[in-house]
Amino acid sequence: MRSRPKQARVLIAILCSMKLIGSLTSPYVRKVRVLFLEKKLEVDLQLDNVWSADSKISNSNPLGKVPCLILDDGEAIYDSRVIVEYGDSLSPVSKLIPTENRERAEVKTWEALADGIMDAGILARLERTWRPENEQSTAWVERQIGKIQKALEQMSEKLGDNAWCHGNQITLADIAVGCAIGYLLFRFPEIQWQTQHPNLDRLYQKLLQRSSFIETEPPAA
Ligand SMILES: N[C@@H](CCC(=O)N[C@@H](CS)C(=O)NCC(=O)O)C(=O)O
Repeated sequence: MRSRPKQARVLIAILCSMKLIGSLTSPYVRKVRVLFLEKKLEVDLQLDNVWSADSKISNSNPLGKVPCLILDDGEAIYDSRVIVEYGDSLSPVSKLIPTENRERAEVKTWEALADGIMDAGILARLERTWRPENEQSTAWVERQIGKIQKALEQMSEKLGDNAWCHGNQITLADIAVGCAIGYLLFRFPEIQWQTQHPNLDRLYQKLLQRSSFIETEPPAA
C-alpha cells in the first residue's frame, strides 16, 4: 500500500481523535454532523442526554448544551456555529462557507435564520414538555410559532426558484435550513411548511438524497 504523505497522516491523526458530544435529536448537533460528513471528516459521536440528571455535558460546556466538540488535546469547542466554522476550515474537501466577506455573511445569515427556527422550536417545545401544565403560557408558545412562520416565509422568499440557498452548490446555508425544517417535521408536524412553501420542500427532498442527511435523520419521535 502507498504510504500517505506526512502532512496527511498528521491531519488524519488529529481528525480521528475528535469527539462530538451530542444527541440524535438535536438539530444543532445534526447540522454539525452533516457538515462533518459532507467534508469527510471523522468524529466520534458521544451521546449525552442533556436533560437527564446524569448528563456530563457541563464538565465540557458550562452552558450545559450540545453540540460540543472535544479536540485531541481536550479543548472544548462550542456552540454549533463555531464548530461548523472550525470543521469547514479543517479540510479543503467541499468548502461549505465562502471565504469572501459578503458571501460569507450571506451564508451565515441563512444559518442564523435556520438556527432561529431551531431556537424558537425548542423554546416552544420546552414550554409544553418541561413546564408543569398549569404554568404553561399559550401566548409564549404562539410567539415562538409566529417566529417560525415568519422565518419560513423569509426562507421561501429568499430561495425562490434557485437550486440552492446560496450560489450554485451546497453550502452551510442549505445544511442549516435542512436541519431546521427537518426538526419541524420531527417535533412540529402540525406546521404545514411543506404545502405552504413547496420550494422549501423541493430543497429538503434534494437534501434527503444525500447520505449526510440520511445518516443523521432523527429517530422516530
Ligand atoms: N446556540 C447553541 C444552541 C444549542 C442548544 O440549545 N442545544 C440544546 C439541545 S437541542 C441543549 O443542549 N439544551 C440544553 C439546555 O438548554 O439546557 C448551538 O448552536 O449549539
